[in-house]
Formats: sequence, C-alpha cells, structure tokens
Amino acid sequence: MSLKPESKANLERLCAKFRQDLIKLLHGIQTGHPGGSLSSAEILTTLYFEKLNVDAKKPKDANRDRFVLGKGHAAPMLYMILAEKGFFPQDDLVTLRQLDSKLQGHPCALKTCGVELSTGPLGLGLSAGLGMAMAARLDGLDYRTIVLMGDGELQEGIVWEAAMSAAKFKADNLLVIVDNNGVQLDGTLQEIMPMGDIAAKWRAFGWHVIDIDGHRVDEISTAVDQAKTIKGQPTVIIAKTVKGKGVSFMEGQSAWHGKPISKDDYEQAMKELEVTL
Ligand SMILES: Cc1ncc(C[n+]2csc(CCOP(=O)(O)OP(=O)(O)O)c2C)c(N)n1
Ligand SMILES: [Mg+2]
Repeated sequence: MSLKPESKANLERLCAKFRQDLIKLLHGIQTGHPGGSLSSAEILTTLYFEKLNVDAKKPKDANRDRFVLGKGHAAPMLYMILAEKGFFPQDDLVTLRQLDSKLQGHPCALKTCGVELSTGPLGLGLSAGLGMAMAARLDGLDYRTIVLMGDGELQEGIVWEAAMSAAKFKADNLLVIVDNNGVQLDGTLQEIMPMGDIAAKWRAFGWHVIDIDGHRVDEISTAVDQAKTIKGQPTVIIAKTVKGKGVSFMEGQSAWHGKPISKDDYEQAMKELEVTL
C-alpha cells in the first residue's frame, strides 16, 4: 500500500526536524557521527514512524518487531527517533557520548530502552538479526527483524556467512536495508575497498533484491511492504543514499564521517537545514 500524502508529509517534516536537531546536538557535544546519521534519516524515520511494530510503553513485548542498527555509529539519529517515540526523555539527548550516559556513542542494549542489540563493531548485526528471525520461527511469533547496514560494513566477512545462512534457512521474516552511500570512514568504497555490484552479490547469495532511492520515504515504505510478500528467501533493500545528506559541505565527504562541528560550520549547516523545515 502506498503512503498516504499526509503520512509522507509527516515523515518528511520529521526528517527535516531530526536533521536540525542532530546538527544542534552534535555541535553542542563536539563529538559524534554526522555523515552516516544524516544518510539514514529517511530510512530510520520511515521504519519507526510507519513500519515497525514497536511501542515505548511495551518495549519488551514478545511480538515487537526487532530493529538492529548494524551501522552502530549512526546512533545519534536512532536516539533522536527513540526519544521522539517516547523510549526515553528528550532531555537525555544532550548526555550523548558522555561518561556513564545511557546514550553511548554506539547503541547499547543494556543501557538504552528501545535498543535491541549493542552494535559498533561492524558486521555483527546481520548474524544477530538472523538469530532473532530464527527465534521468531521457533517461538511461533510473527514479528519481523530488520537490520540496517552500511555499504562499507558489507566488507566484513561475517556479513556473507550470515547472508548465506539466511538464504539456506529461508529467513523470509528477515529484512536487510543497505544504506548505500558509496562512502566509508576515510574515503569512498571505490578508493578503499570496491564492493562491485552489491545487488548481484546479494542475489548470488540467494536474496531477493529491491533497489530504491533511500531519501524517498514513499519508496522506502513501498519496498518494506513489498519485502513482506516475498516468501522462501530473505530480502535486501539497497537504498541509494548520500552520506551527510542535507548539509551541502558534508555531502559525499568521508571527512564528515565523524568529526566535531565548528561554530562556523554549525551556522552554515543550520542555515541550509532551516530552509527545508
Ligand atoms: C569491525 C569494525 N571495523 C572498523 C570499524 C571502524 N568504522 C566505524 S564506521 C566505519 C565505516 C563504515 O562505513 P559504512 O558502513 O559505509 O557506514 P556509513 O557510510 O553509512 O556511515 C568504520 C571503518 C568498526 N566500527 N568496526
Ligand atoms: Mg557508507
């Protein structure tokens, strides 16, 4: 089912707000990862506000959908969304990455309500996500498991072990979304470690592949629904994105993977982002 116009407008408004709040927050604490957070804004927002069956009032409900942030460094955007959904108070956001904060620099399932899996070491999200999907089957539950991964993350060997296992076990309750921004920590994938045809690789591992524009909430929504209809194999959505999306001087720049935002850069970024709200 396609997104209703009012839902689409709401998601776009939320993304614009999260982008501004993210830049404000990361400038304030002088640390954190802007590039990969901005890249995932539409994907995370569409999942949490339209697709995932999660409820802050019942965070441990057995049948809740499981979301795993494989690319754990995008935690700031996830936290923005979890706070908006009521998993913890908005006031906690400023404690991000401070010693003893419940909001660690990378998601911590033991400290943060709404975080399903502690991540940070890239690659482990898919293995654990497959475990969650298999558990649903064993327990006779119909929740979905969705894992968001970076394209650089796909370079981890463990990803492909999990990918072939998921196909063997016909894990059709497992969905991967790849934030395909072409950039990793210190350069483009092309420069550091080319991944070639990512879609062809997943297909070769037995997955159903859907290609979309990862900044279009309607395309994300449709693809997530479509994936649910695919039986007998897992699905991966390859979402074309731009690292640092929304702030011109951050777009496509690995330098903005993780660095403090200066006062001048903050002001310039906010000027650009205010136009979109
Ligand atoms: C196993 C492991 N190796 C290295 C790192 C350091 N690291 C953190 S983020 C990152 C780049 C990730 O790139 P990508 O997955 O494309 O993320 P995005 O572009 O969406 O930010 C690296 C190498 C890590 N967290 N885990
Ligand atoms: Mg990337």
